[in-house]
Amino acid sequence: MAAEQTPARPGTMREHRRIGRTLFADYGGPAVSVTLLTPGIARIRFAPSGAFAPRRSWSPVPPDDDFDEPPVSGTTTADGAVEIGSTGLTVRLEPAAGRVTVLDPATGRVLLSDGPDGGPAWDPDGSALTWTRRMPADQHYFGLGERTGPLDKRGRRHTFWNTDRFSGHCPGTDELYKSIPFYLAMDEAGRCHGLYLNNTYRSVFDLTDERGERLVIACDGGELDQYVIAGPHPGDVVGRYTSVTGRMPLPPRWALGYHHSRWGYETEKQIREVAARLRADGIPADAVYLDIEALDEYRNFTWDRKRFPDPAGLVRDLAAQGLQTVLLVDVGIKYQPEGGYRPFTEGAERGYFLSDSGGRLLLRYVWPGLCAFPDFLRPDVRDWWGHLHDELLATGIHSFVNDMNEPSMRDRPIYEPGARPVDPPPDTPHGPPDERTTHAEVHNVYANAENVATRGAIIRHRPGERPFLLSRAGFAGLQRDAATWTGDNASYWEELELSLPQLLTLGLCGAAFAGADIGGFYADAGPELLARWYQLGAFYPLARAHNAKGCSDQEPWVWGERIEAVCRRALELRYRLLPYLYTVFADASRTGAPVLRPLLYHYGDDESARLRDDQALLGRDLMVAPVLRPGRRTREVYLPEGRWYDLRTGAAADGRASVLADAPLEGELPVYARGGAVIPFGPVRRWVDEGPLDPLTLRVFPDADNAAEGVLYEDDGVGVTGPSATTRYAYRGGTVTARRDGDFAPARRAVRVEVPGRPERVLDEDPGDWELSP
Ligand code: MIG
Repeated sequence: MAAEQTPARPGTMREHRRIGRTLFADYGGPAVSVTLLTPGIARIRFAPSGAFAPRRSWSPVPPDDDFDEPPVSGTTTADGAVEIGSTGLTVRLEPAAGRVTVLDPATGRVLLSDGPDGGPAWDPDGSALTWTRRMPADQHYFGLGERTGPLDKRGRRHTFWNTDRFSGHCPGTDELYKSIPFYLAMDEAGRCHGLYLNNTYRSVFDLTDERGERLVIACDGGELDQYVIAGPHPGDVVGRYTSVTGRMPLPPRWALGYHHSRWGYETEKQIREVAARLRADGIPADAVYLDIEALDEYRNFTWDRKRFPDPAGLVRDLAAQGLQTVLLVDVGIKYQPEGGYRPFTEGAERGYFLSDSGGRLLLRYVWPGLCAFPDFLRPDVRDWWGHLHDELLATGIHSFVNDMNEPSMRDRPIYEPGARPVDPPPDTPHGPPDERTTHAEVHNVYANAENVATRGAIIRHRPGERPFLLSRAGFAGLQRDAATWTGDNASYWEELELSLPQLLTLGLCGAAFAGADIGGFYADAGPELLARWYQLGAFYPLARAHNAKGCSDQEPWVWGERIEAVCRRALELRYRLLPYLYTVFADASRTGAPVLRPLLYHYGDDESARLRDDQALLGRDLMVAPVLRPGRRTREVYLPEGRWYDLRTGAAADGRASVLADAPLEGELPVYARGGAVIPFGPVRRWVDEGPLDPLTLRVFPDADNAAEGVLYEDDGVGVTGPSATTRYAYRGGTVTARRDGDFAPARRAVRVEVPGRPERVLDEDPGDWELSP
């Protein structure tokens, strides 16, 4: 993609004008525009031709006019620079070469600058563009989508091109399934800004030039369209980023339970046996998955009736045990010109599949053999695709996994040795007639468009209910329509360890509802690895176990009662924490805050906490310290500022210090509650909504001033618009008070209050508002 030619650069600024919130500057043809969308979000665009492209229907961002115009001021400085700013950001266009400096108006601090030799450039013979700016030595860069490696993304080149990486999630892996060109930058004082590149073409953030301290953003086509986001706290940046690309809607409560999945369960009978075993063994669970083995010759929207004779009966019987059924759907539709398969016949007749630039149907290999691929960028195709799900939804299938939607395809039958992954040719036409484009522009948003279709179908079928959908691929904004998982990991200790920074990174990028396959997908998990994976997986936002066909069994019971007990206990802890977890999700849906957070999210000014990726915060008030290596029975845990309580023993320790924590295999991981928090617990359940929250247990963890606060969000667990209640708990001077707002009335229940060093107190009936004096 790099231009062989000397890149062209804008000349000197010829003229500029401000219209409302937007500043245009002309550089003798090429142009830069700056729009203040909100006081803390500036959209900075560069077009070599001077003409800015209209918004695409598949854009992850809303039109500028959707944002209320903030107060805007502008000035021209003595050296010929032009400024436009609001209360959160000032953007300065330097007089030469389209260079930009962004400042914090309150302190004058430079957030980003192009330096003396940076700025935008383009390939005069092609469509590639670059923007070069300073990468100061004290800046750390977090986010950048789905990545391997530790939290700080400095020193690496990050390409955005959705890729089915079915083997090897290694230190050197670049592209994975999802592309989210957004970073959160933080300096050594913990002050942040963010940048989102709003461009769906293949793009690159190159952070390798540590010596020259230069950061290069490059894209294959389109415009350099950047959203610069003010901090100073990580929460400010992530909140603003998700105000642009969207937030995870609150999932149905059952989706926070344990999901049990495996590719390789071959028959209805086997699925029933697994479900029965989950229940018999007391493994809490809320969902069971059907993978492609349930399909007739791997064709989407069919059933293999020999192996799955009665899908409706299966789904009904699972539902009766509190288990939702989730079915996998691929994007490839089997090429069956001889007829007998409606999705192909109909899609072909109506011209819904991709054709190459010569007009020939684009056919590549996926599981069913040769397949055609729907053009999800077209609204009519999305509508049709959604309706293909009608029968499955009527059968009772509750939710779907959108798999292989990078899109993933090969040049030869998948089982043939040497079959290679391929992409559609970049010039493959896409999109509706009034927005025709090519694959090069929309490859990265193909999955988002599919997810819109699937989600719409689920909602149409069960109006008023919150849908659950799981997607492997995605682009910025993915979180609006689907939860996601990190694809085909493998059962290695290194990948258990990788899962944490990977999920923390996704969380910073707005993908709050994400998980890695518990146990590892490929390869074989031994007993200790499996147990440690369940212990950590119970803290993933999405707690889903999965395993590949042909690999050794990985159910919690395969290594006997001792290991199974560890897995059960880990999941029981998750279920006991559900009132808290659901409250964290509700908060995430309103603010965009990650569910699972790196320590830097709250302790970025602490050098010892900033780059930690072997511990994580679940919400604000819980911190988990997993065991990521075999044979370890203790581990060092860093406690940030404040007081922390070991959840297992109640023992308190003060922060900005490391402790050596016990971490026996047969027990619970070291998990800490933040001093100053009141955490709501529920009873263990076989499934999330097995019964009402009774008793509600409030564990009070006083801070150094002997005070604490907490929140509990409640609703019916599934409705979109139903009543809800938020109860705030406060502990001060030995008194605990509760104050409830909202119109949801929880079922009658008892409340237990646990304060360290005191006898437990019980309220037989929770009146909503109450006070317990010492
Ligand atoms: O090429 O449907 O990531 O979760 O079980 C393998 C079979 C296709 C890849 C998914 C995995 C799923 C598997 N799929």
